[in-house]
Amino acid sequence: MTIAAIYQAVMEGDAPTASAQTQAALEAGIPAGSILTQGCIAAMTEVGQLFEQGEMFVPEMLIAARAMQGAMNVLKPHLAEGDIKSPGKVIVGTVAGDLHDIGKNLVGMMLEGAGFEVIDLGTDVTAEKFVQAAREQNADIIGMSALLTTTMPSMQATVEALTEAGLRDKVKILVGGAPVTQGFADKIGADGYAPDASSATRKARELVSAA
Ligand code: B1M
Repeated sequence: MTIAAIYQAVMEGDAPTASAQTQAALEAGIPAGSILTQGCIAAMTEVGQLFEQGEMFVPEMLIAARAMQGAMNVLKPHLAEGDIKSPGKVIVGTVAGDLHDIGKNLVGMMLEGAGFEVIDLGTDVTAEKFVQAAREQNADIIGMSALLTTTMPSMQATVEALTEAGLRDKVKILVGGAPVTQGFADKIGADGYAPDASSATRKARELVSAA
């Protein structure tokens, strides 16, 4: 029941061990904040780096993220306010007309792994739903995912709806998904583009620190 064992379990995608070790560490009096930052977040940061170096692949990253979520479920009730300062609040969703959610879920899990508060609106999310959530949640970032060339225009519609709602200067917009490119992100006026879940986390950090 050491933080190193939790780190290792997350890296290996061993969800039962990650949860059990987290429970044991809490019972041994290790602060929840330390388990989170030195165990879960540190492991997911390394997972992201290995993925970017081509030494880890999507399925391994997914199971690592699930192990991290298992540990987080044990940890959450013990995290006192102030234990960890969230870098920001991100609303994620797959845009209108699009039901693909594997990549979006991975992005959400990696953001959570980096300490962000993530609100997941699911799939087929209309511009109006993004606007409503941005307003109600006072989000720092709207993260949109699209996997179909036919649903990419929904991203532009959402940027326009946020502008019309007067929220555009209050929220950063991050876009991604297989057909999305930096050029498309620039064209629709998004603040950031990321090709994968690991770089989405890095981009989100950049966007909140530049705000
Ligand atoms: Co669909 N599908 N699909 N599909 N599907 C694709 C996307 C397609 C490329 C397959 C193909 O033809 N080769 C094609 C799109 C073609 C195009 O638009 N040009 C396609 C099609 C056509 C369709 C249907 C129209 C098929 C039909 O019914 N005739 C239909 C559409 C349904 C709809 O959405 N309305 C459809 C349905 C489905 C399933 C339901 C069967 C299933 C989705 C299940 C689910 O998501 N729950 C499915 C799947 C699985 C795929 C493929 C095979 C895999 C997608 C995936 O999950 N990849 C896909 C082909 C492919 O990509 N090889 C395909 C793994 C995932 C981890 O990667 O989602 O790219 P990805 O996410 C990455 C990055 O893109 C990035 O980070 C992620 C992790 O690294 N990223 C972000 C994603 N979102 C981000 C957001 C960010 C930042 C980064 O910031 C916020």
